[in-house]
Formats: sequence, structure tokens, C-alpha cells
Amino acid sequence: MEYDFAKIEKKWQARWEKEKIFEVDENPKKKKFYVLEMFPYPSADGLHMGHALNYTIGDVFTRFKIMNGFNVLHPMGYDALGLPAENAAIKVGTHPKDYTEKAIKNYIRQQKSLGLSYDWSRIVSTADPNYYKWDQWIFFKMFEKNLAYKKISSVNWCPKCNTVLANEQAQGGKCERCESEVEIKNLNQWFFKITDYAEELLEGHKHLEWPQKTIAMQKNWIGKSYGTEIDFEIETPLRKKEKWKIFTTRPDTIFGVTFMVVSVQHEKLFELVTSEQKKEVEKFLKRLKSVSEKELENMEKEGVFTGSYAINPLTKEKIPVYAGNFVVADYGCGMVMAVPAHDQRDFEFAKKYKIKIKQVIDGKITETRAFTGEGKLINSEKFNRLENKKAIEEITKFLVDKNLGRKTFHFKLKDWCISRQRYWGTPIPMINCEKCGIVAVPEKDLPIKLPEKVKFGKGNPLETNEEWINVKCPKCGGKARRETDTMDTFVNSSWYFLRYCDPKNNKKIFDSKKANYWCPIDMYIGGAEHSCMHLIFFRFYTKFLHKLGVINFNEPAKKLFHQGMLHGEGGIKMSKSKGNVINPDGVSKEYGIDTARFFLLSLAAPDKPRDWNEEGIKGSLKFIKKIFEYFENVKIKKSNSKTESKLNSTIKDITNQIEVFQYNLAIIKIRELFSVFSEEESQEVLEKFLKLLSPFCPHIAEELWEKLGNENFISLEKWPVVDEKKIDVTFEIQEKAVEKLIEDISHVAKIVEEKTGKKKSKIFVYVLPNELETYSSNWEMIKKKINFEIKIFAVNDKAKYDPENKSGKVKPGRPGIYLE
Ligand code: ANZ
Ligand code: ZN
Repeated sequence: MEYDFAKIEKKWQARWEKEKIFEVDENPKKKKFYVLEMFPYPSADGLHMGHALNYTIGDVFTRFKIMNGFNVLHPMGYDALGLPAENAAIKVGTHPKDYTEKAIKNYIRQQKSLGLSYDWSRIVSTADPNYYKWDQWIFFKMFEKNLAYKKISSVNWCPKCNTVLANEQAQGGKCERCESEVEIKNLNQWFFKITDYAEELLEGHKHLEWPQKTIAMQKNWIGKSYGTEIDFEIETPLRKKEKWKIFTTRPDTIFGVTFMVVSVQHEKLFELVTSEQKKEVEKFLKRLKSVSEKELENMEKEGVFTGSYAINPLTKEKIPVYAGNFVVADYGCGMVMAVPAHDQRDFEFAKKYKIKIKQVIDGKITETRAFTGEGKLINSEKFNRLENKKAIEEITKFLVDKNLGRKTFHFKLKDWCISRQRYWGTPIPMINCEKCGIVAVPEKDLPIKLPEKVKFGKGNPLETNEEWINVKCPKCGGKARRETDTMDTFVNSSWYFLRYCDPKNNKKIFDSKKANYWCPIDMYIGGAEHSCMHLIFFRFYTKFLHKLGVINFNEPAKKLFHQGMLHGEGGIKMSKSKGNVINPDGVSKEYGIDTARFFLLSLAAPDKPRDWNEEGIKGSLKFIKKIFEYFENVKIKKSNSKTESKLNSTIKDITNQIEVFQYNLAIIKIRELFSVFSEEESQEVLEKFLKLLSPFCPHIAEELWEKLGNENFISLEKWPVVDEKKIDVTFEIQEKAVEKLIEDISHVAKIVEEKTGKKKSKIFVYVLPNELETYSSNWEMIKKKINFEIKIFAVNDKAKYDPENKSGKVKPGRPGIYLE
């Protein structure tokens, strides 16, 4: 019979679905295991092979854990809200709802055809009001705990498209769609106070088995910075002598402070501005463009004198206070003490505005660069000659004693702006009343659904929907309007893993017992590009919900795994514009999904990048076909002890390899094991081989399992256990020796042919008499792998053919080789 993969794959997918073999329930008697791949953002393009790789990595792990007796939760869902869907829908003239529903259907079809072991009864779509209802509920809880608040904050605004742009859509200050200059608009927006959790988020890293690089990125993002807060007295126009705080990591440079800079966005900036300088400052502010933090580094440092002076607390010198664009308002104290001799930003600023530069650390200052290295203090009175590291401590201590400063720290992490002025997101369940201000929607009214009939194209479609917007105030009954901002989609993805535990609950966000049974996630799989945003937000949510008391754990995922990228042929990035996107539908039609899975996983360790390669997948298909044909013809009898030994050492290896994601090595082992099979093998050996194959190529494994006379699913079978007694080390040693000989032969052949320029066709091998058995018992295999006529002699064989006396140089484990 032909290997009809399409038929086999359809048959088993249908059976798995019909028998619901991957649907699970809480079972306190069984050990649970939760495998999760990051859910996709459904787009009309459907899955590409990179997705397929990600899901297959999780699938192999799931199947392996099931066979090892775990109760495995492996769900799938769709991150269906968000700007790209809204834009794509507008482009093709459909409603985002229809667009995403259609895309999701297609994703499900494609994922099912990959043979993935999902519990399809637990599908979650974030665009479903029964899902985002609970996003709104969590918002209430945040609001109750003062973790949701509104403040004025800037957004990118395209005046032509009349809409807010995400940072990625406003690169280089131009609208991605119409190329007009992006403006900065200040809007009153909603924030989640994630900064309250900064410390816990850092502390929690200790308990995570995550890639070190990801943890380092998160630490950097949260950015805890230790330093000193110092009070400077400033004579302001209103009051005489007022204390203003600054934050510095370099108190050792305090004798070199020659000016101060307050952020142009500082709330109390104008308290520092004298009437003489007011016009100047206002003019300067108007001219300033708001810039993103990324650009801050390279942008020209500019400022304007406020008219006020501060007193350096140690030197008592009078120094000017500037307002500057390089000081961030919501970091530290929003004001800095500037030390132009030892800080490059301050240096550039001082050069530009001709402010004094005073050196206080011994080192070389040039025309263009400050000295930012380490060194001994100078011009610093009694602190002179101290190493500056030491001086940081000493000067801080001095300031603390005099009550002029204190040790402190600040976080770089900012509160999370969750407001989006777009349609396709979770409505924020708040109401603005003319009299009462911001009022929460009554909880019984949840979910606040998105209205379906809206006009797209002009700003936020919710703003023009009068019917939806106008409501009565829940408090006073007066005229009020709904909040028209919707939530960032990172909100939706911050807790989806919890909803999978109880996806249909319409009374509660989920049953705590269920979530506590399944969670935390034991193995979370997804791209490294999510290291900061998503992977921080979902930790924040988990910590918050833990504090609320709805779950009894405070980290969402114990283990995290980032899969490697899949590139096109020749290492080129897969992209539509390059026309090299590999699509699973096409591949499964041509090669079958088992082959595609086997091939993708054989290419590299799952965390390493790999290239698609058409020749390679053909090779994999050949191998899978060989397995199929072998099972057609094999006689079921007895296996010899050598095969048994190989089988058991392979079980041992593969079991360890899957556990640590070395799938590519496991696949090599499968190939090696198969290569020792002969025309007859025992039922047991064949069954165990299929079990080892099953996580990688589940369809063909089921089919051949059935052919061996089994009626149950191999997918639910017990993983084979090693029988150490059957592993015979002498076989292993023999095998190594034979492999080495084969390697040596091809090596020698290559050298000899290069030297003589002639092709050789005969090989003579000489071995020590006690090693003859090792090689001759593997003779068939050696012959199969070598394209020569080959003869073997013991060195003491009188009748051997040995014109160059190669047998004279033979050593233990090192046969002599002669070519002709
Ligand atoms: C004086 C000084 C001298 C500084 C020197 C550095 C070098 P971290 O926390 O590591 O990023 N700074 C403080 N608040 C700021 C703000 N809101 N916006 C911009 N810059 C701010 O670095 C803290 C240092 O960044 C502080 O130490 C301060 O400049 C500046 F030779 O104070 B330093
Ligand atoms: Zn009211």
C-alpha cells in the first residue's frame, strides 16, 4: 500500500476530535501539567510555518507529558481585539467583527490540520463580550484599589487621518498611512499603576526558571536605580527660599554643579519662572516638539533660563536654574543637578549656553567630551583625593547627617497607559457625569458591549455613536457620557491563561479552585520579542489577582521557552514582500504534516533559528515513507539482543532529550534506532519504537499502531520505560567502533583520491584478531553505508592481501585501511 498521508492524517484528526481525547478535567488524583503557547493575533493571512513551529514545539511536549501520565491542559485561543484588525477591516470594507471571526475560523481549521493536541472545548476569543466582560471587571477592581486612574498624557496624533497613532505607526514623526507630520496631543487617559508592583516584579524573578536574557531585559525595563536625593534651596519669585529635590546617582560630583535643569513638563515649572523670563519660557515651550524617549538620546539638548537661582548646599554657590528638554518629568524628581564636567548631556548643554564647567574628578576633559570615568576628587574641599566611588558614600553620609539629603532609589518603569482612542478594543466601563465626575458603571450592567453599528474612518467611531455614548449617571441620574477610550489589547492577554481554566463561566471570572488546580503554567512557549511588555503585564496581573485573593499563586509561568525563528531558504527572513512565506496548507498537501513536523524539529534545537529547505523536507518524507513501508513488510517474531539494547538506550536518551527540548537530537536517535531494525522484530520492540515516534509524527504513529493490532490510541499510551538490564555496553562500544571505521574510510578515501587524482573502488581493512568479531558482525551495515567493494582481514591472517603492509601499523581500535 502507498503511504497516503492525507488520508491517514484526516482519519486520525477526526478520531481524536470525535473521542475528545485531549479534553481534560481537574483530577486531584493525577499530577497536572499546563503547557501553553502564546495565543495568536488572527489575521486574514492565516498561519505561516513559523506559527506551526511554535505550536509543534508545544505539541510534542504535551504529547510527551500525557504519555508520561500527567493530566495535561493544552488550550488555544485568539487575541482578537486590536488596531491591526480594525485597520485591516476598514481597508477591505468589512466590520472588524466579521473580519476576526472569519480569520479565527481559518486559524482553527489550519491548527486542526497540524494535528495539535488542543482541548478544543476551551477556546477563548478576547473579542467575545463574555471574555472582555472580565477585563472590565478587573478594571473595576483596579479602580477600587486605586490602581486605575486618569491623567493627562501625550499621544501621537495624525491631523489628516484624524486619529491617534501607535508609536510604531508614527516612526520618524510621519503618519504611516498618509505621511503627514504627526502632532503631539495631550489627552486625559487611563493608566494602571503597575509602578506599585515594581519591587514585587523584581523580587519575583528569583522564583522563575526563565531564560536569563529575558529576566535581564525585564530588570532593565523596570530599571531600579539607587542614588541620593538632595535638597537644593531655590529662591522662587513667589516664595523666598524653597526646597526643591533632585535625584542623582553621582553625589560625588556635587562640588561641580554649575546649573540646575528642571523638566519642561514639570508640573510646577512656572513657579520657578520669573516675570522677566516668562515670555522667553513660553516661546521656548511652543517651539518644542514632544519626542519619544528613544529619540531623546540623540536629540539636541535645549533649554531656557527660568530666572531663578538655586544654592548649592555644600559650596553655597548661587547657580542658575534652566528648563530643559532632556529631563524627564516623571523620573526621579523631574529636576537634576547638572555637572557639565562629568556628564555628557550637561556638557553639551553648558557649551551651548556658555555656562561654567567645573572639574571635580581628575581626568581628561576635551573640547567635545566630558570626563565620565572613575578617578580621584579634586576641587571638592575636604573630600579631595578620595576615590570617587568612596566619595559617593562619604558625601551621601555627610548630606544625611546635615539633613540635606537621603539615600533613595527610583524605577524607570512607568505606569501603563491602557487608553486607546480606537474602536476595536474593550470598552472602559466608566461614565463621565457633568455633576459627579467619573463614575463606574454598575457591575450588573457588565459587559459594556461595543456597539456594532458605527461609522469608521473619522477618529474614534465610538465618539460619534450618540446612542451608545449618552447615558444616565448611575449616581445622580443626570446627563452623562460613556468613556469612549478602549483598552490596550495587552490587557486582554494579561490573564487569558486563567480563563482557559474555566472558559465558560458566566458568573465569575473563573472558579478559583479550577485556576488553582491548573496554574501556574508549567511550560510557556512564545517569542522572545515579548520579553518586556506582555511578559511583564501578565506577571503584574497575576500578582494583582493574587492580592485580590482569587488565586493562590503569584507568578503566571514557572518555565518559559522562546522558540527560534524560522527563516526562508538561504536564511532570508520570511515575508510577504519577499514572496518566501511558507504556508502550512501547501506543505501539508505536498508532504504531509507528520513529515513537516519531523523536518522542522530536526533542523535545529527549538530555541535556535533555522532555515526552511525544500531538499531537506524531501529527505524527511523519504524517511517517513521508509518507516511506513517497513511496517508493511516486517515479520513479527523475535528481536535480537542487539536491537533490544539499542531500543532501550534510545528510550533513555529520547526521554531525557524531550524533557530539555533537544528535539533535534531525539530525532537523530529515532533515525539511528530505525536503522538497526531487521526484517523481523518483536511486537514489543515495534510498539515501543512507535511510541517514541508518536510525539513527533502522531498520525503515522497511530496508523501503524493500529496496524499492529491495537485498538486504543497510541496518543494516550504509556511512554516506554527503559529496561537498563537490556542495555549491553559492548554493543554500544561496537557501534561506536563501526561508526568510527566508516568515518575513517571516507576520510582516507577522500585524501587518497585527492592525492592520486584517481577514483578508488576497492577497500581492504586490517584489524586486530580480537576485534574481528566487532566489525564482521556489523558487516552488512558497513557495506550498506560504503560505496566500495570491501574486504576485512585479521592482521595475523596469512592469506590476507596487503601490498603496502598497512596491517603492520594497526593499533587497538584503529584498523588499517588500504584502497585500490
Ligand atoms: C548628577 C550627575 C553627574 C549625574 C554626573 C550623572 C553623572 P539613572 O537613574 O541611572 O538613569 N537624572 C536624574 N533624574 C533625571 C530625569 N528626571 N531626567 C533625566 N535625567 C535625570 O541616572 C540618574 C542620573 O540621571 C542622575 O545622576 C541625573 O544626573 C540624571 F557626572 O546627577 B546625575
Ligand atoms: Zn452624576
